[in-house]
Amino acid sequence: MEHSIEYLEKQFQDRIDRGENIEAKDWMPEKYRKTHIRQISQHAHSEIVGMLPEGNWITRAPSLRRKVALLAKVQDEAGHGLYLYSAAETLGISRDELFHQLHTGKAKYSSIFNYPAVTWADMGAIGWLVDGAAIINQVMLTRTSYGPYARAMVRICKEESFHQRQGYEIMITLCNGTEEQKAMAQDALNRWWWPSLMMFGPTDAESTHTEQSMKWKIKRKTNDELRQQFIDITIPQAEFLGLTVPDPDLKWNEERGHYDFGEIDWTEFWQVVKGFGPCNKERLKARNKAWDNGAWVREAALAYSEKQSKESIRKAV
Ligand code: BYC
Repeated sequence: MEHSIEYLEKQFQDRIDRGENIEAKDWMPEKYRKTHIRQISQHAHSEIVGMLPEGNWITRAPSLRRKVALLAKVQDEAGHGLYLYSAAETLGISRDELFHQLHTGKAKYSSIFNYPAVTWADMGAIGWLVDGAAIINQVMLTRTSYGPYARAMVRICKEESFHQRQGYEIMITLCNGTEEQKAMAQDALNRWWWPSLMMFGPTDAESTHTEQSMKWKIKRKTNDELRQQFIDITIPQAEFLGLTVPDPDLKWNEERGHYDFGEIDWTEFWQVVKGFGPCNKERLKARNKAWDNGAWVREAALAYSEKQSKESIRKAV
């Protein structure tokens, strides 16, 4: 029996409301599919582009131990990108198309990766703040309604907590070091604080997708709720380091049971999102170059797989 779209949508919403996961072969509204392709692919691209600011420091890490940890972290990010591209592919888009969208600048990725990593302390600040923000956002996504995305997030979150500790430990070491090292840590916090808050996206009032995404349990918390959660967790960590968060309006609000904080520079945020941040062009150029340089690997892999399938046909006849 053929069902109307309204009937199917109602059944779908009932499943979401009962807390069921939606799987790749289940019926889903076209907008749910598209929203997921958009969000998962933006997330995958963020992991891949996110390797660039840190990759730049692997050869300059101050000790073998730091180099090994940073290398492992960057490799994890490549792995996260791959899980996420696979999750996006279950929704009917090809990996080639996803890469094409990234390389032509059509696809978005997190604004945070368009800022430069200029000192070793930035490796500390990125791990502490950027991975810290990513965890807050991603723990929520382990319970997102689309099964393949939720399952990918469980693995990713386990690795993200190692990344956050790796960064915070760098900050602790710098803050217990010489005055110059502590000043480097403070400078990195000054530069990464506000861009980290921007990672959670526009305010709820300005967010185009939050309302529908909350109904479909793609998101379990809003952008503002997650941003507040991040601030409340991070301020005591900054105090422990003896660093000052660069926000004169930051203060504990006893009544709300949360920190109040100053106004984010939304003009800067939208500039970066629209492609005009400090490193947008450099990041796209690096990804395109890596894609072009890897062409021979893809061609060789395809040629090998064609040879294998011809062999298996020959053996079968
Ligand atoms: N940067 O309606 P909204 C990581 C866009 S961490 C750029 O609120 P939504 C990592 C948004 O796409 C980072 N664009 O959107 C860590 C939308 O534009 P479109 C990756 C942004 O989707 C360390 C428009 O603004 N994490 O991976 O409901 C090392 C309106 O926004 C940003 C994820 O991607 C931004 N910051 O909520 C390496 C987590 N914020 O698409 C790697 C998954 C918003 O309509 N994503 N926009 O053209 C999410 O949870 C949600 O997509 C967001 C935004 C909370 C980010």
